[in-house]
Amino acid sequence: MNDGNGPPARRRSGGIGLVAAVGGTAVLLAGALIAAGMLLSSAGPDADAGENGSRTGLGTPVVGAWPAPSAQDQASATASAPGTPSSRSAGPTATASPAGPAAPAPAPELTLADPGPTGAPAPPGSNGANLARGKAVTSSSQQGAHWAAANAVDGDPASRWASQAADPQWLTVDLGSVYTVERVTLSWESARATQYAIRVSADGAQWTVAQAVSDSDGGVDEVRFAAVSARYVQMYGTARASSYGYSLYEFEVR
Ligand SMILES: [Ca+2]
Repeated sequence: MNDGNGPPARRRSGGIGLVAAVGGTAVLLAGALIAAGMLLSSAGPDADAGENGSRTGLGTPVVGAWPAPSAQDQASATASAPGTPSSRSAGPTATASPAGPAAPAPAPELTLADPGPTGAPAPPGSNGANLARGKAVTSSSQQGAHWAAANAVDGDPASRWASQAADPQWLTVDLGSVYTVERVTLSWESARATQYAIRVSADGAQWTVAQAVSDSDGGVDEVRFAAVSARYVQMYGTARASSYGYSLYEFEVR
């Protein structure tokens, strides 16, 4: 960089000195040279060189207008120009890729439940508490306002959710964050499923069947399955025991 900038700067200041020393008689010569230089630079094949050369050439007369120094300027400019963008573009990719894997670092407190299947520490378990109690809940339908989905997670054994009489129907609890879960308890009303699946999801969009149940006899079903990380837990009913819908007094997750 220093080597490249040196020679053109010296040459330009030399040109100014020459013009100043010779005085008025040099003006005509300078004018002719400027005109010639502008012709050369404007006629030059590369437009960038012409722009740079003429701008510096007008400020410092005579020599700066010649193509030779402007070509050097351009060479040093184009040499430094690609260097900056390429180092800039290398920066983000270099910093972005390490930021990705480093980001997910949740507290590794309760790894007892499930240390094996993935390398990441398992999310906290329920410690026996009903994780669904009072959480946000949605359903495919409800029989009416009296049978809202929230009734299945209110802890009241008398209140219940009831769906409309069709297949399939579902009830989904959002646990609020990701937990390690391994058990769901369903307290059925007489309007119940014979076939359903307990499905789990991290985002409420992509579902995995934790356990399929094909022969439920109603009452209280305690469904156990391999410990899994989930934020959303769902009863997905596909067959009913009667002409009524699906109805749950309580839906508990542990
Ligand atoms: Ca209830």
